[in-house]
Parts: sequence; structure tokens; C-alpha cells
Amino acid sequence: MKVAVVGATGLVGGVMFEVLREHDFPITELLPVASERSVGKQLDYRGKSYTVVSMQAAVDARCDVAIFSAGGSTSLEWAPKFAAVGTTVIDNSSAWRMDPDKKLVVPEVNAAALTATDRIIANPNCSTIQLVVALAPLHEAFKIKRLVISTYQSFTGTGVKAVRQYETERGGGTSEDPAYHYPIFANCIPHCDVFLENDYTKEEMKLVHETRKILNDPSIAITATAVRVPVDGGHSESVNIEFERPFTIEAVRELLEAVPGLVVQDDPKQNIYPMPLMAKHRDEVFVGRLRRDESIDNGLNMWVVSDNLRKGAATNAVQIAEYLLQHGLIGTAVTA
Ligand code: A2P
Ligand code: 11C
Repeated sequence: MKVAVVGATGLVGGVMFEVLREHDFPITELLPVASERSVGKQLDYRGKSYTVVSMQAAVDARCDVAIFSAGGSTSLEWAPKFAAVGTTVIDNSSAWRMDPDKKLVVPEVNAAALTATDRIIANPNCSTIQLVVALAPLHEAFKIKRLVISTYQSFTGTGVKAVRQYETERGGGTSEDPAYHYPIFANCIPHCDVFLENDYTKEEMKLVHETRKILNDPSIAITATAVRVPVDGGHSESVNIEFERPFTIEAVRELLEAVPGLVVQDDPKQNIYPMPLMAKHRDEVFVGRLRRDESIDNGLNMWVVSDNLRKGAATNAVQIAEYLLQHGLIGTAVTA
């Protein structure tokens, strides 16, 4: 595969290289791509140095696949140009996710919907990805009526600038170009992404809209609070679920244990539960603290943790590319 990594100099871009290498993705030609500022920079992949190229050079190269992590406006402008020359774009930004003509894919849940004609495929938001991996089998078994989600999101989700802010503050300094309005070190900020008209943040509404789209059920009632925390390693989520139908904790555990890429870590007596420190650098979604919500019928509480740069971004995108490849949906045979 001829592969372009767009946003190669960014935080997700760096993890993308790690995941491509660890998954042994069959790359015949690799193009690191970034803004004009970075063109000519050298990046290392598998001990070899690669020169960062411009967006236009990457379009002209007619790659088989381009994995984008360069923000929404870059995707909006450039993804159609890549698609027009036959490159399949897997896009990490929020630009295309809610477009009714674009698939929003978490391979464990809905990869079967992909076809060779999908030229721009949307990777969901990090907090949605880890959530739906855990929810999908439960929705199928017991039908979810309502979800209340509270997130504890790593500053790494905001990118390089936020990591610099955290590190400067941790060292006792004040960031000259902060990513957040307030200090993130030793703080919690109930504000992820921008505020919308309804006083929810965009991040909170992504959880509402993207979850409904991926689970293919607009009837699920969903409400969310997204909080930025001074944590490196992953996003955590407290998830309260009300099901239509009765369930048992044993059945929930059995369903979750059968999900590929999901690890149940749930033994309170032994202090076993998921934590971001342990999820870091892992591709899986970790679920624990399974217990009944005793305040309602058919209520479940759980705690979901995953490395937001891995399964929440790079890993999910690479898994989509792997699925396309394994099913003959990308490559020269398809694009010719
Ligand atoms: P650059 O390093 O040249 O600015 P992060 O989210 O970690 O901050 O990374 C953002 C990534 O998106 C970087 O690789 C950045 O490249 C890239 N990027 C930002 N703006 C553009 C653009 N207009 N065209 C192409 N790549 C961009
Ligand atoms: C966060 N979800 O941690 C973000 C990062 O819509 O893909 C990525 C933003 C997005 O705040």
C-alpha cells in the first residue's frame, strides 16, 4: 500500500507511525504530510528517514490510502481532493462524521457497512469510539433507552500545544501559548472543545450524535458532561445506562468479554478496575466497575478507559485501513 499520513508531525500522527509499525501494515511507500511549515522536515519510520511533503504533493502521488489527523478545516478542504484521485481517506477530524453520505466507523461495531465506493471514511471522536465498543453488544442484547456519560479526558486529546502547556505548568512555569483558558496542571476543566448554542460543548454533543449514528439508533436518549483532566494515558468515562429490558451483571460481563479488543477488568475486592495509567500505549478498550444502578429498573453503571491517541484515534484508523485491505476495498485493483 502507498500510504499518506496527513498531520504526520502532530501528536496523533506520531502515534499513527507507531501503530502502523506495530501492526506491520503493508506499506510499500510512505508519505508523511503536514502543513507548508513542516515541508522538508525529516521523520523516522522503521529506522528510515522520510521527508515531509505538502498536501498537493500527496494528492499528486495518488496514494491508496491517506490517514488524516490534521484538524477539521484541513480535512474539509483536502479530503475531497484526495478522494477525487482515487485515494481512500480515513479522517480523524469531526469534519465528515455527521455527513449522511459518509460512514462513521468503529471496526468492532459497523465495519461491515464499508464498500469500495467509500472514498472518505470518518473515524469517530476518541470518547465515542471507546464508548460504543462497550455499548454495541449491550444495546443489541438489552436495548439502551438512555445514557448519562461523564468523561475524564486526557490533555493529549487537544494536541501538541496542550501537552506543552501541561509540561510547562508541571515544571512551575506559565505557558506563553496555552491551549486552555485555565491551567490544566492540578486542575479539572469542564470544557472540552467549543461551547455551542445549547451551552453544551461540541465534545459533549459528539457523544450524543456520533453514538446514535454508529449504533444506528436515533431513539437513544443521551446526555453528557466532558471534563479535561491532567492525565496522560487515556480518556476515562463513567457511563450510566438504562436498558429497555432486564439484564444480569453476569450476562453483561459475558457479552463484554466476547468483544474483540475489549478487556474486562472488574474485580473490586482485588482493587481491579481500568485506569489510564495502565491503558497507555494499549490498543484495547478497558471496562470495569460493572454494577447495577440501584435507583432505577434495568440500570447499569460502568467505567470505560482507553488510550485516546491509540484506539481513540490512530489504532481505530489503522484498523479501518486493515479491514479495507483484507476485504479488497482499497488498493490499485480497486482504484484503477
Ligand atoms: P504542522 O506541524 O506542519 O503544523 P496536533 O493536533 O498534534 O497539534 O497536530 C496537528 C497536525 O496537523 C500537525 O501535523 C500539523 O502540521 C497538521 N496541520 C495543521 N494545519 C495543517 C494544514 N493547513 N495543512 C496540513 N497539515 C496541517
Ligand atoms: C479531545 N476528542 O480529547 C478530542 C480530541 O473531534 O476528534 C479530538 C477532537 C475530535 O478533546
